[in-house]
Amino acid sequence: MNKIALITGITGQDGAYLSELLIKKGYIVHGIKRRSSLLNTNRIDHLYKDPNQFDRNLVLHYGDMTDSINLTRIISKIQPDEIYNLAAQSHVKVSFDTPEYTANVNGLGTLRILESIRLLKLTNKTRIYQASTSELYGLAQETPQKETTPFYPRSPYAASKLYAYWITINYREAYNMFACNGILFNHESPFRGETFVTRKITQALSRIVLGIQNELYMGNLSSKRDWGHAKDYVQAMYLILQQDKPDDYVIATGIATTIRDFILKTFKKIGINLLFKGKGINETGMIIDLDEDIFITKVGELYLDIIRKKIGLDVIKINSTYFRPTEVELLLGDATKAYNKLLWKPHYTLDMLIDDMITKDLEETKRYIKTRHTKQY
Ligand code: NAP
Ligand code: F7E
Repeated sequence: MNKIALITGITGQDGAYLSELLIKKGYIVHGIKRRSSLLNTNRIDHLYKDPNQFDRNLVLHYGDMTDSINLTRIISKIQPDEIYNLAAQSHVKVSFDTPEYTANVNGLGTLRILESIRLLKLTNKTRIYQASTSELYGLAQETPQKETTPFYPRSPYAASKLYAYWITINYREAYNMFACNGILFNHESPFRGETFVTRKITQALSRIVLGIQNELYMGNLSSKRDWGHAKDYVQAMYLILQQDKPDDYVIATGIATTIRDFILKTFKKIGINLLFKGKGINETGMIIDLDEDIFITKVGELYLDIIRKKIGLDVIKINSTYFRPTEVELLLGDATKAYNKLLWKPHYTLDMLIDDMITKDLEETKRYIKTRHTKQY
Protein backbone atom coordinates (compact mmCIF):
# COMPACT_ATOMS: atom_id res chain seq x y z
CA MET A 1 0.00 0.00 0.00
CA ASN A 2 1.27 3.46 -0.87
CA LYS A 3 1.50 5.88 2.02
CA ILE A 4 -0.71 8.94 1.72
CA ALA A 5 0.63 12.42 2.43
CA LEU A 6 -1.23 15.71 2.52
CA ILE A 7 0.82 18.85 1.90
CA THR A 8 -0.63 22.27 2.67
CA GLY A 9 1.28 24.96 0.76
CA ILE A 10 2.04 22.52 -2.07
CA THR A 11 2.41 25.33 -4.63
CA GLY A 12 5.20 26.97 -2.59
CA GLN A 13 8.96 26.42 -2.73
CA ASP A 14 9.10 23.65 -0.11
CA GLY A 15 5.80 22.09 -1.18
CA ALA A 16 7.21 21.50 -4.65
CA TYR A 17 10.48 19.88 -3.49
CA LEU A 18 8.70 17.81 -0.85
CA SER A 19 6.11 16.53 -3.36
CA GLU A 20 8.92 15.44 -5.66
CA LEU A 21 10.69 13.65 -2.79
CA LEU A 22 7.59 11.87 -1.50
CA ILE A 23 6.47 10.77 -4.96
CA LYS A 24 9.94 9.29 -5.52
CA LYS A 25 9.47 7.39 -2.25
CA GLY A 26 6.20 5.89 -3.53
CA TYR A 27 3.72 8.13 -1.71
CA ILE A 28 0.41 9.30 -3.11
CA VAL A 29 0.67 13.04 -2.52
CA HIS A 30 -2.38 15.24 -2.00
CA GLY A 31 -1.98 19.00 -1.95
CA ILE A 32 -4.14 21.91 -0.90
CA LYS A 33 -4.16 24.77 -3.35
CA ARG A 34 -5.99 28.03 -2.78
CA ARG A 35 -8.00 29.50 -5.58
CA SER A 36 -6.26 32.24 -7.56
CA SER A 37 -7.13 34.02 -10.79
CA LEU A 38 -4.10 32.45 -12.50
CA LEU A 39 -3.28 28.76 -12.07
CA ASN A 40 -0.10 29.22 -9.99
CA THR A 41 1.09 25.62 -10.21
CA ASN A 42 4.39 26.39 -12.04
CA ARG A 43 6.55 24.76 -9.35
CA ILE A 44 4.67 21.44 -9.51
CA ASP A 45 3.60 21.30 -13.16
CA HIS A 46 6.30 18.70 -13.89
CA LEU A 47 4.68 16.38 -11.32
CA TYR A 48 1.06 16.98 -12.22
CA LYS A 49 -0.96 14.45 -14.19
CA ASP A 50 -4.24 14.85 -15.97
CA PRO A 51 -7.11 14.36 -13.46
CA ASN A 52 -8.67 11.89 -15.90
CA GLN A 53 -5.77 9.45 -15.49
CA PHE A 54 -6.24 6.66 -12.94
CA ASP A 55 -2.64 6.19 -11.78
CA ARG A 56 -2.20 9.67 -10.37
CA ASN A 57 0.31 10.14 -7.56
CA LEU A 58 -0.33 13.87 -7.17
CA VAL A 59 -3.84 15.10 -6.46
CA LEU A 60 -4.77 18.75 -5.85
CA HIS A 61 -7.70 19.99 -3.78
CA TYR A 62 -8.99 23.53 -3.56
CA GLY A 63 -8.78 24.79 -0.02
CA ASP A 64 -7.60 27.50 2.32
CA MET A 65 -6.00 27.58 5.74
CA THR A 66 -8.68 30.01 6.88
CA ASP A 67 -11.52 27.56 6.13
CA SER A 68 -11.89 24.89 8.85
CA ILE A 69 -14.76 23.03 7.22
CA ASN A 70 -12.92 22.73 3.96
CA LEU A 71 -9.77 21.45 5.71
CA THR A 72 -11.76 18.91 7.73
CA ARG A 73 -13.57 17.68 4.62
CA ILE A 74 -10.30 17.17 2.71
CA ILE A 75 -8.60 15.39 5.62
CA SER A 76 -11.66 13.20 6.18
CA LYS A 77 -11.70 12.20 2.51
CA ILE A 78 -7.98 11.50 2.20
CA GLN A 79 -7.28 9.91 5.62
CA PRO A 80 -3.59 10.84 5.35
CA ASP A 81 -0.75 8.96 7.05
CA GLU A 82 1.27 12.18 7.16
CA ILE A 83 0.40 15.87 6.97
CA TYR A 84 3.08 18.43 6.17
CA ASN A 85 1.68 21.81 7.20
CA LEU A 86 3.70 24.17 5.01
CA ALA A 87 1.03 26.71 4.05
CA ALA A 88 1.71 30.17 5.39
CA GLN A 89 1.84 33.86 4.70
CA SER A 90 5.59 33.38 4.83
CA HIS A 91 6.97 36.86 4.14
CA VAL A 92 8.27 38.60 7.28
CA LYS A 93 8.11 42.16 5.87
CA VAL A 94 4.59 41.60 4.48
CA SER A 95 3.45 40.36 7.91
CA PHE A 96 3.87 43.90 9.28
CA ASP A 97 1.28 45.05 6.69
CA THR A 98 -1.08 42.07 7.13
CA PRO A 99 -0.67 41.03 10.78
CA GLU A 100 -4.21 39.75 11.33
CA TYR A 101 -4.29 37.70 8.13
CA THR A 102 -0.83 36.31 8.94
CA ALA A 103 -2.00 35.24 12.41
CA ASN A 104 -5.11 33.66 10.95
CA VAL A 105 -3.33 31.60 8.30
CA ASN A 106 -0.13 30.70 10.18
CA GLY A 107 -1.39 30.47 13.75
CA LEU A 108 -5.05 29.50 13.61
CA GLY A 109 -4.48 27.57 10.37
CA THR A 110 -2.21 25.19 12.27
CA LEU A 111 -4.81 24.82 15.01
CA ARG A 112 -7.46 24.02 12.39
CA ILE A 113 -5.37 21.13 11.03
CA LEU A 114 -4.64 19.73 14.51
CA GLU A 115 -8.26 20.05 15.60
CA SER A 116 -9.49 18.33 12.41
CA ILE A 117 -7.25 15.35 13.14
CA ARG A 118 -8.65 15.16 16.67
CA LEU A 119 -12.25 15.57 15.55
CA LEU A 120 -11.89 12.91 12.85
CA LYS A 121 -10.32 10.49 15.38
CA LEU A 122 -7.16 10.21 13.32
CA THR A 123 -4.81 10.95 16.23
CA ASN A 124 -3.31 7.44 16.13
CA LYS A 125 -2.99 7.33 12.36
CA THR A 126 -1.90 10.74 11.11
CA ARG A 127 1.55 12.20 11.78
CA ILE A 128 1.95 15.96 11.50
CA TYR A 129 4.92 18.09 10.52
CA GLN A 130 4.67 21.77 11.44
CA ALA A 131 6.81 24.23 9.47
CA SER A 132 8.37 26.16 12.34
CA THR A 133 11.10 28.68 11.77
CA SER A 134 14.34 30.22 12.97
CA GLU A 135 12.43 33.53 13.02
CA LEU A 136 11.17 32.33 16.44
CA TYR A 137 14.64 33.17 17.82
CA GLY A 138 14.32 36.76 16.54
CA LEU A 139 16.38 38.89 18.90
CA ALA A 140 18.60 35.91 19.52
CA GLN A 141 19.25 35.11 23.18
CA GLU A 142 22.27 32.91 22.37
CA THR A 143 24.37 32.03 19.33
CA PRO A 144 24.27 29.55 17.71
CA GLN A 145 20.58 28.82 18.25
CA LYS A 146 19.46 25.30 19.13
CA GLU A 147 16.27 23.55 20.31
CA THR A 148 16.70 24.86 23.87
CA THR A 149 17.41 28.50 22.95
CA PRO A 150 14.61 30.80 24.25
CA PHE A 151 12.41 32.41 21.60
CA TYR A 152 12.07 36.19 21.07
CA PRO A 153 9.87 36.81 18.01
CA ARG A 154 10.36 40.14 16.21
CA SER A 155 7.50 40.26 13.69
CA PRO A 156 3.82 39.38 13.34
CA TYR A 157 5.04 36.46 11.22
CA ALA A 158 7.27 35.15 14.00
CA ALA A 159 4.56 35.70 16.63
CA SER A 160 2.05 33.72 14.54
CA LYS A 161 4.57 30.91 14.16
CA LEU A 162 5.21 30.95 17.91
CA TYR A 163 1.53 30.10 18.49
CA ALA A 164 1.73 27.36 15.83
CA TYR A 165 4.88 25.93 17.47
CA TRP A 166 3.31 25.70 20.93
CA ILE A 167 -0.11 24.48 19.82
CA THR A 168 1.64 21.65 17.97
CA ILE A 169 3.46 20.68 21.17
CA ASN A 170 0.28 21.06 23.20
CA TYR A 171 -1.66 18.65 20.92
CA ARG A 172 1.26 16.20 21.11
CA GLU A 173 1.20 16.27 24.91
CA ALA A 174 -2.57 16.54 25.43
CA TYR A 175 -3.76 14.00 22.85
CA ASN A 176 -0.66 11.89 22.33
CA MET A 177 -0.43 12.96 18.70
CA PHE A 178 2.64 12.39 16.54
CA ALA A 179 3.08 16.13 15.94
CA CYS A 180 6.53 17.63 15.36
CA ASN A 181 8.15 21.00 14.74
CA GLY A 182 10.96 21.42 12.26
CA ILE A 183 12.67 24.68 13.25
CA LEU A 184 14.13 25.39 9.84
CA PHE A 185 16.63 28.14 9.19
CA ASN A 186 16.44 30.02 5.87
CA HIS A 187 16.48 27.74 2.87
CA GLU A 188 16.51 28.89 -0.70
CA SER A 189 16.53 27.53 -4.26
CA PRO A 190 15.69 28.51 -7.82
CA PHE A 191 12.04 28.03 -6.71
CA ARG A 192 12.34 30.69 -3.98
CA GLY A 193 9.74 33.49 -4.22
CA GLU A 194 11.13 36.54 -6.03
CA THR A 195 10.73 38.92 -3.05
CA PHE A 196 12.93 36.96 -0.61
CA VAL A 197 16.40 38.40 -0.47
CA THR A 198 18.48 35.65 -2.14
CA ARG A 199 16.19 35.23 -5.13
CA LYS A 200 15.74 38.98 -5.44
CA ILE A 201 19.53 39.22 -5.77
CA THR A 202 20.06 36.33 -8.23
CA GLN A 203 17.15 37.47 -10.38
CA ALA A 204 18.31 41.10 -10.41
CA LEU A 205 21.87 40.01 -11.24
CA SER A 206 20.63 38.17 -14.35
CA ARG A 207 18.52 41.13 -15.41
CA ILE A 208 21.39 43.59 -14.91
CA VAL A 209 23.91 41.56 -16.92
CA LEU A 210 21.42 40.80 -19.67
CA GLY A 211 20.56 44.49 -19.98
CA ILE A 212 16.96 44.74 -18.75
CA GLN A 213 17.58 46.27 -15.28
CA ASN A 214 19.99 49.00 -14.19
CA GLU A 215 20.00 48.94 -10.40
CA LEU A 216 19.04 46.74 -7.48
CA TYR A 217 17.46 48.47 -4.47
CA MET A 218 17.99 46.71 -1.16
CA GLY A 219 17.22 47.04 2.58
CA ASN A 220 19.48 46.13 5.52
CA LEU A 221 22.69 44.63 4.12
CA SER A 222 24.24 43.84 7.50
CA SER A 223 21.86 41.16 8.79
CA LYS A 224 23.19 37.61 8.75
CA ARG A 225 21.39 34.46 7.72
CA ASP A 226 22.19 30.75 7.82
CA TRP A 227 21.21 29.72 4.29
CA GLY A 228 20.74 26.16 3.06
CA HIS A 229 19.18 24.58 -0.03
CA ALA A 230 15.46 23.72 0.13
CA LYS A 231 16.17 20.33 -1.47
CA ASP A 232 18.21 19.32 1.60
CA TYR A 233 15.65 20.74 4.02
CA VAL A 234 12.65 18.78 2.71
CA GLN A 235 14.66 15.60 3.35
CA ALA A 236 14.78 16.65 7.01
CA MET A 237 10.99 17.20 7.09
CA TYR A 238 10.47 13.65 5.83
CA LEU A 239 12.96 12.18 8.32
CA ILE A 240 11.32 14.00 11.25
CA LEU A 241 8.08 12.09 10.58
CA GLN A 242 9.82 8.70 10.23
CA GLN A 243 11.22 8.60 13.79
CA ASP A 244 9.92 6.33 16.57
CA LYS A 245 8.94 9.30 18.74
CA PRO A 246 7.64 12.75 17.87
CA ASP A 247 10.12 15.54 18.60
CA ASP A 248 11.28 19.02 17.50
CA TYR A 249 14.49 19.66 15.54
CA VAL A 250 16.61 22.59 14.40
CA ILE A 251 17.65 22.28 10.75
CA ALA A 252 20.52 24.55 9.68
CA THR A 253 23.95 24.57 8.04
CA GLY A 254 25.85 26.24 10.91
CA ILE A 255 27.27 29.00 8.68
CA ALA A 256 25.97 32.58 8.67
CA THR A 257 26.63 35.17 5.95
CA THR A 258 25.66 38.84 5.67
CA ILE A 259 23.37 39.98 2.86
CA ARG A 260 26.26 42.16 1.64
CA ASP A 261 28.57 39.13 1.36
CA PHE A 262 25.85 37.15 -0.40
CA ILE A 263 25.67 39.92 -3.02
CA LEU A 264 29.48 40.05 -3.39
CA LYS A 265 29.67 36.25 -3.79
CA THR A 266 26.81 36.18 -6.29
CA PHE A 267 28.30 38.84 -8.57
CA LYS A 268 31.79 37.29 -8.25
CA LYS A 269 30.41 33.95 -9.51
CA ILE A 270 30.00 35.43 -12.97
CA GLY A 271 33.23 37.44 -12.92
CA ILE A 272 32.00 40.79 -11.55
CA ASN A 273 33.79 42.49 -8.63
CA LEU A 274 31.80 44.95 -6.57
CA LEU A 275 32.94 47.53 -4.05
CA PHE A 276 30.60 48.69 -1.26
CA LYS A 277 31.08 52.22 0.04
CA GLY A 278 29.10 54.62 2.22
CA LYS A 279 26.89 53.80 5.20
CA GLY A 280 23.21 53.18 5.96
CA ILE A 281 20.82 54.60 3.41
CA ASN A 282 23.81 56.04 1.44
CA GLU A 283 25.60 52.73 0.97
CA THR A 284 26.15 51.70 -2.66
CA GLY A 285 27.76 48.81 -4.52
CA MET A 286 29.81 49.73 -7.59
CA ILE A 287 31.14 47.42 -10.30
CA ILE A 288 34.92 47.89 -10.11
CA ASP A 289 36.20 45.22 -12.49
CA LEU A 290 35.31 42.25 -14.62
CA ASP A 291 36.91 38.88 -15.28
CA GLU A 292 35.85 38.53 -18.91
CA ASP A 293 36.76 34.84 -19.19
CA ILE A 294 34.49 33.89 -16.30
CA PHE A 295 31.75 36.18 -17.61
CA ILE A 296 31.90 34.64 -21.09
CA THR A 297 31.74 31.10 -19.68
CA LYS A 298 28.86 31.81 -17.29
CA VAL A 299 26.79 34.38 -19.18
CA GLY A 300 27.96 34.47 -22.81
CA GLU A 301 30.10 36.65 -25.10
CA LEU A 302 26.98 38.22 -26.57
CA TYR A 303 26.39 40.19 -23.35
CA LEU A 304 29.95 41.42 -22.78
CA ASP A 305 29.32 44.92 -24.14
CA ILE A 306 26.39 45.45 -21.80
CA ILE A 307 28.44 44.73 -18.69
CA ARG A 308 31.58 46.57 -19.86
CA LYS A 309 29.50 49.78 -19.99
CA LYS A 310 28.48 49.29 -16.34
CA ILE A 311 32.02 49.25 -14.91
CA GLY A 312 32.36 52.22 -12.56
CA LEU A 313 28.58 52.46 -12.03
CA ASP A 314 26.64 51.88 -8.79
CA VAL A 315 24.37 48.91 -9.36
CA ILE A 316 23.37 48.34 -5.72
CA LYS A 317 21.51 51.08 -3.84
CA ILE A 318 19.50 51.26 -0.63
CA ASN A 319 15.80 52.05 -0.32
CA SER A 320 14.42 52.38 3.20
CA THR A 321 11.10 50.78 2.08
CA TYR A 322 12.84 47.45 2.53
CA PHE A 323 13.80 48.12 6.17
CA ARG A 324 11.67 46.32 8.75
CA PRO A 325 10.19 47.99 11.86
CA THR A 326 12.05 45.40 13.95
CA GLU A 327 14.89 43.48 12.33
CA VAL A 328 16.35 40.05 13.06
CA GLU A 329 20.08 40.75 12.83
CA LEU A 330 21.66 37.34 13.27
CA LEU A 331 20.44 33.78 12.75
CA LEU A 332 22.89 30.92 13.00
CA GLY A 333 21.70 27.40 13.74
CA ASP A 334 23.16 24.45 15.58
CA ALA A 335 21.66 21.30 14.05
CA THR A 336 23.63 18.80 16.16
CA LYS A 337 20.44 17.06 17.32
CA ALA A 338 19.31 16.50 13.71
CA TYR A 339 22.80 15.31 12.71
CA ASN A 340 22.80 12.78 15.57
CA LYS A 341 19.19 11.59 15.64
CA LEU A 342 17.98 11.98 12.06
CA LEU A 343 21.41 11.38 10.50
CA TRP A 344 20.61 14.49 8.45
CA LYS A 345 23.36 16.58 6.91
CA PRO A 346 23.11 19.23 4.20
CA HIS A 347 24.60 18.26 0.85
CA TYR A 348 24.60 21.77 -0.67
CA THR A 349 27.13 24.44 0.34
CA LEU A 350 26.28 28.13 -0.03
CA ASP A 351 28.44 28.22 -3.19
CA MET A 352 26.51 25.33 -4.73
CA LEU A 353 23.22 27.02 -3.80
CA ILE A 354 24.25 30.28 -5.44
CA ASP A 355 25.44 28.43 -8.57
CA ASP A 356 22.11 26.65 -8.84
CA MET A 357 20.12 29.87 -8.42
CA ILE A 358 22.20 31.95 -10.86
CA THR A 359 22.16 29.25 -13.53
CA LYS A 360 18.35 28.96 -13.43
CA ASP A 361 17.80 32.74 -13.27
CA LEU A 362 20.08 33.39 -16.24
CA GLU A 363 18.23 30.73 -18.25
CA GLU A 364 14.84 32.11 -17.23
CA THR A 365 15.76 35.72 -18.01
CA LYS A 366 17.20 34.78 -21.42
CA ARG A 367 13.96 32.90 -22.18
CA TYR A 368 11.95 35.91 -21.05
CA ILE A 369 13.93 38.29 -23.29
CA LYS A 370 13.53 35.96 -26.25
CA THR A 371 9.76 35.59 -25.89
CA ARG A 372 9.37 39.29 -25.11
CA HIS A 373 10.93 40.13 -28.48
CA THR A 374 9.16 37.47 -30.52
CA LYS A 375 5.67 37.48 -29.01
CA GLN A 376 2.98 38.91 -31.27
CA TYR A 377 -0.40 40.07 -30.01
P1 NAP B 1 6.22 29.83 0.24
O1 NAP B 1 7.03 29.55 -0.99
O2 NAP B 1 5.82 31.23 0.54
O3 NAP B 1 4.90 28.92 0.15
C1 NAP B 1 3.82 29.11 1.00
C2 NAP B 1 2.67 28.23 0.54
O4 NAP B 1 1.55 28.47 1.39
C3 NAP B 1 2.20 28.51 -0.90
O5 NAP B 1 1.80 27.30 -1.49
C4 NAP B 1 0.99 29.40 -0.67
O6 NAP B 1 0.06 29.37 -1.72
C5 NAP B 1 0.41 28.72 0.57
N1 NAP B 1 -0.57 29.56 1.26
C6 NAP B 1 -0.43 30.83 1.70
N2 NAP B 1 -1.54 31.27 2.28
C7 NAP B 1 -2.44 30.25 2.21
C8 NAP B 1 -3.78 30.08 2.61
N3 NAP B 1 -4.46 31.07 3.21
N4 NAP B 1 -4.38 28.89 2.39
C9 NAP B 1 -3.73 27.89 1.76
N5 NAP B 1 -2.45 27.99 1.33
C10 NAP B 1 -1.82 29.16 1.55
O7 NAP B 1 6.96 29.28 1.53
P2 NAP B 1 8.15 28.20 1.65
O8 NAP B 1 9.44 28.91 1.57
O9 NAP B 1 7.87 27.05 0.75
O10 NAP B 1 7.99 27.76 3.17
C11 NAP B 1 7.14 26.68 3.55
C12 NAP B 1 6.78 26.81 5.01
O11 NAP B 1 7.96 26.80 5.80
C13 NAP B 1 6.06 28.10 5.38
O12 NAP B 1 5.16 27.80 6.42
C14 NAP B 1 7.16 29.00 5.91
O13 NAP B 1 6.63 29.94 6.81
C15 NAP B 1 8.04 27.98 6.59
N6 NAP B 1 9.46 28.28 6.66
C16 NAP B 1 10.15 28.64 5.56
C17 NAP B 1 11.52 28.84 5.63
C18 NAP B 1 12.32 29.22 4.41
O14 NAP B 1 13.45 29.69 4.59
N7 NAP B 1 11.83 28.99 3.21
C19 NAP B 1 12.19 28.66 6.85
C20 NAP B 1 11.46 28.26 7.96
C21 NAP B 1 10.09 28.06 7.87
P3 NAP B 1 0.24 30.35 -3.01
O15 NAP B 1 1.22 29.65 -3.92
O16 NAP B 1 -1.15 30.41 -3.54
O17 NAP B 1 0.77 31.66 -2.51
O1 F7E C 1 15.18 38.43 4.42
C1 F7E C 1 17.26 41.46 4.62
C2 F7E C 1 16.05 41.39 5.53
O2 F7E C 1 12.97 38.15 3.32
C3 F7E C 1 16.44 38.06 4.90
C4 F7E C 1 11.19 33.43 5.24
O3 F7E C 1 11.28 32.27 4.46
O4 F7E C 1 13.26 32.91 6.34
C5 F7E C 1 12.60 33.90 5.59
O5 F7E C 1 12.50 35.11 6.32
C6 F7E C 1 17.19 39.27 5.39
C7 F7E C 1 16.41 40.17 6.37
O6 F7E C 1 13.98 36.26 4.70
C8 F7E C 1 16.21 43.04 1.54
O7 F7E C 1 15.89 42.59 6.25
C9 F7E C 1 17.82 43.27 2.96
O8 F7E C 1 17.26 40.56 7.42
O9 F7E C 1 14.92 36.76 2.52
P1 F7E C 1 14.22 37.41 3.64
P2 F7E C 1 13.61 36.26 6.26
O10 F7E C 1 12.99 37.51 6.69
O11 F7E C 1 14.84 35.80 6.97
C10 F7E C 1 12.64 32.57 7.58
C11 F7E C 1 13.45 31.48 8.23
C12 F7E C 1 11.20 32.26 7.44
O12 F7E C 1 10.64 31.47 8.20
C13 F7E C 1 10.40 33.11 6.52
O13 F7E C 1 9.21 32.43 6.12
O14 F7E C 1 17.50 40.10 4.28
N1 F7E C 1 17.04 42.24 3.39
N2 F7E C 1 17.32 43.77 1.83
C14 F7E C 1 16.04 42.07 2.53
N3 F7E C 1 15.04 41.18 2.51
C15 F7E C 1 14.16 41.24 1.47
N4 F7E C 1 13.16 40.34 1.41
N5 F7E C 1 14.28 42.19 0.48
C16 F7E C 1 15.28 43.12 0.48
O15 F7E C 1 15.37 43.95 -0.42
